[in-house]
Amino acid sequence: MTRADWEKSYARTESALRSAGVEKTADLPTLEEVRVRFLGRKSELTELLKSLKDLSIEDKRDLGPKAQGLKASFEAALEARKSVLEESGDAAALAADAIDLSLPAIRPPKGRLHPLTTTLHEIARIFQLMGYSWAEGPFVEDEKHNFSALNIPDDHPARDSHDTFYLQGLPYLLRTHTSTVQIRTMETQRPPLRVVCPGRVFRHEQIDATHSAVFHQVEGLVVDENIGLADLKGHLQTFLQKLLGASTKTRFRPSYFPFTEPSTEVDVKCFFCPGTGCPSCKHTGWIEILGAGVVNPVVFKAIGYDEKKWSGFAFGIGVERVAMLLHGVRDLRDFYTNDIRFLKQFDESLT
Ligand code: 2U9
Repeated sequence: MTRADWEKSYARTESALRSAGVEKTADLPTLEEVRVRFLGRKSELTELLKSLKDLSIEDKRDLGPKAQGLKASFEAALEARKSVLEESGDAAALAADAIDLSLPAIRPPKGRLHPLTTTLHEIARIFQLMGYSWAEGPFVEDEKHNFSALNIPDDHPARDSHDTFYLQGLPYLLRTHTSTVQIRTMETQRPPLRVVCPGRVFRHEQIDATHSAVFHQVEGLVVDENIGLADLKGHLQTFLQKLLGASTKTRFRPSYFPFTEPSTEVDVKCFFCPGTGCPSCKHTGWIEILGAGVVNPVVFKAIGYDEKKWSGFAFGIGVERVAMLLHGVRDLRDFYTNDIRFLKQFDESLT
């Protein structure tokens, strides 16, 4: 190749590079195409550089730097354009992603405690204010803690599998009341004691608007010296007035439980009618709300408490029943079907 031929090629290449329009390339992929077209292995510029080898030593020395200079300035132009495109690309991405920090946040939907939980808390909280501590125990129990220790005889109907869920082939059952927790408390603590035992209980029941096989109770126990019916009445009256209002009137009716003697059922004056009778009080003017009694000394004796020194009272209250009364719920099953429209109606303030 002659020097003149080479210089012609050079001029052609230089003009091609100039007309490639690196400075006007629209985006990075197009810029890459231009780079490959002019710097690739078979490109005009590469061929021009390769053809230097066909020139004389002097021409090479003379023209080599010129060719390298052309390549370098083209590469510099590519690099400069690349920086510009990258920067404007970043800016565009940032603009597209822009967050307006002054906008209010999107709040996640806020849950709330279930009305049975708030009712259970409210009952237990009142007793806690009266000096009771909170105790819990297992759902799966043995017959001793659920029946025998409570003076419930072997032939009592509650022990029947029609009334109680037994674990198949095992000497265990699902507790039918939380009295099991009072028994466990007495097994591990010495008197005096004041304890509430809130929790879930299980009875083999036909389910309807007022009966559920799974429900909740808050039971309580006080053991001390010289505790009697007057203490029971005072505590339960105080509790009911805190739960339902200071003007709440109570009535204590005689009843029977194997674990208390004497036993009583506690009614409150109907707060739906002026005592004249309505469907809520079954036309009696009174609403049954609690069961209670002075602890039968045989229960203390069986647990190893000195029944001559210690006496006490116990009570039980159904959480579902209280929640139905407080919120005017007619069907207990509404508490368990998890219909969000039902659950949304309950005030969050009761916790
Ligand atoms: C011990 C001694 C005595 C707990 C008691 C009741 C009366 C009672 C019912 C209320 C509504 C159950 O949820 S309900 O259906 N409870 O009537 N419970 S006395 O007596 C005890 C407990 C433990 C050691």
